[in-house]
Amino acid sequence: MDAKTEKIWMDGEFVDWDKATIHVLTHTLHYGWGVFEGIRAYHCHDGASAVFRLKEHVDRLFGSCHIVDIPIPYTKEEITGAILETLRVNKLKEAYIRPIVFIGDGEMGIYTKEVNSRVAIAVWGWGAYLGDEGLKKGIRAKISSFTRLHVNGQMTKAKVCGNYVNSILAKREIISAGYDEAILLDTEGYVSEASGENIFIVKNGVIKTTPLTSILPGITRDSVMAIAKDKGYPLLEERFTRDELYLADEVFFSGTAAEITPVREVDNRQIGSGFPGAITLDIQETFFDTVKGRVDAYKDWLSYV
Ligand code: PPE
Repeated sequence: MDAKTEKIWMDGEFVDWDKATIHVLTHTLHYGWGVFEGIRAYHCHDGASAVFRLKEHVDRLFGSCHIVDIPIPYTKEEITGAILETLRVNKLKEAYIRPIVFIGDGEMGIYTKEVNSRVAIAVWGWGAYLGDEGLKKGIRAKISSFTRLHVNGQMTKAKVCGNYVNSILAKREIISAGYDEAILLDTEGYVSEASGENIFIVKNGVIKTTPLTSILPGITRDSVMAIAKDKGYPLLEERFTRDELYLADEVFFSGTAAEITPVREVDNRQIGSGFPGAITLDIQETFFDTVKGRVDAYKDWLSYV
């Protein structure tokens, strides 16, 4: 996080950053039953500011609430407007945007009859998630000993606060072992996703990404798939194994925070040449051109602030 900003939107009003606090008996703090989003706004080439795929992020936020049965006391239009307004009020051209729907204080206990849903939206400057050098040269990943969530244990298609304990365990494990990012396998042993990114591999010119089964349906993943198809690269949504990952010519991650980050090593095995591959670089370049408004074909992915 670069620096605190001025205002946070909380339950329909702007409050000062330092005053955006909650009670210690906030239900979500105890049980993790809340959902959030991660969105980015970019400073475009023409000086404007635009939010990338805002509609899809707001849809996913409401979908997450629906999956875990949290009522959200606003319409999609209201949340969309509030996100744009939060950027304007804070005078930020480029920002990471974090809306969260959580259950406020009231009753404790797993079951609460009254569900006191609250919504907050914070924005702040957030640079390259896996480092500037990682974006350019690629990062070193390791398969975590922690398995990705079972599809009938926690709901992976919802961006649920509590789901992130799994990501945190994996990430802390591999950081302490000296790597940059954790890759998790699903409960059947196939590659699932990284702690906060979806994963792509390239072999003999064919791109593969894991099917939606046990992963968060990434909006960056969806954008990469659209870009890859438009460029004519063959693309499969198909599960793959750990050794297929080792043998890939290229590996990269996609995510709002991580953007398109090449992976140059997995479990101490060099991937391809050990440098970001040609297809990865091609997609990465188009992705950054797209978010900055340079690609007419994808202009409808941008919501101008
Ligand atoms: N998988 C997981 C588990 C995940 O958390 C993310 C986003 C993705 C895939 C990619 O989804 P998308 O952003 O829609 O392309 N991770 C968010 C949280 C990062 C954090 O540390 O917080 C993000 O990138 O905003």
